[in-house]
Amino acid sequence: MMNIRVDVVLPCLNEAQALPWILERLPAGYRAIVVDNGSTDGSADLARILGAYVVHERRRGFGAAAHAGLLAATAPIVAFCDADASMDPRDLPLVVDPISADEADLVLGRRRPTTRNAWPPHARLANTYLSWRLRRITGVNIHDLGPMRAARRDHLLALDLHDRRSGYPLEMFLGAAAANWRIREVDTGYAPRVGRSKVTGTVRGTLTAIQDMSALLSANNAQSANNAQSANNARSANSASSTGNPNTNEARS
Ligand SMILES: Nc1nc2c(ncn2[C@@H]2O[C@H](COP(=O)(O)OP(=O)(O)OP(=O)(O)O)[C@@H](O)[C@H]2O)c(=O)[nH]1
Ligand SMILES: [Mg+2]
Repeated sequence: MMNIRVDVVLPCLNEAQALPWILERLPAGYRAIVVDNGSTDGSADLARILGAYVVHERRRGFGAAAHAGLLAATAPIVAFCDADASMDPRDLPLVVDPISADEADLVLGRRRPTTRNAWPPHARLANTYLSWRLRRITGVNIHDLGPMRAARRDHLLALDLHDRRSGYPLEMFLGAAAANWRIREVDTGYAPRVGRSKVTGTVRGTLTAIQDMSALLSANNAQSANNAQSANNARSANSASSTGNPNTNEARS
């Protein structure tokens, strides 16, 4: 049996039209974990017939599906990829190789549209704004919170992610940045999806994603403010107890 080096989590909600193209394009040593999120178009059976490992997740939501895939994975490296054929699995080594080489802890695929209509303007604008905010908050130089990404499985599990909707990729990024992971961005192709658009292709889906992500960013800001306050308190306490000794180290949060 082939040695599985990378498990590829493919969250799947009615993607039967896209699955054959995706599954035949997985590089050698990469195993597909198709997480079926209650599809009614036969996606799960098709994926199984095509040789994928199929996991069922009853709870709706991108994060619920992605996390179920992570929990089912056993390979040392886990990659994520949408199952709508907007991303080419042949690009996966671009995000995986820096992890295998221990040059990065999280690699994100920056979506580069391959055709003019690959990325709806409203989704692109929302993403540009979000990336700008993330650069300011974390200092990490990213330009896209793309769904194609890779990291070590044990590292991802240690992040203890809780979002089960569209905020999952953001929570992963924020957790990785807070833990000082080496985060890298690489260019990956982005084509028009196959099948019906569910999230960013619709204005409603985009608004839900913005809502989920805003909630996470607010929580993250509150946490940073708390940390700053604790650091201040610790500093005051430290300077009060160390008056007369200017060489005492400052408390670190
Ligand atoms: N939207 C959505 N996608 C899910 C869910 N569960 C699994 N998925 C899969 O998650 C991946 C990403 O969802 P997409 O519908 O492609 O979302 P998107 O890329 O933001 O937007 P569009 O491609 O324009 O619809 C796809 O492979 C979906 O099939 C779910 O509950 N909701
Ligand atoms: Mg998509």
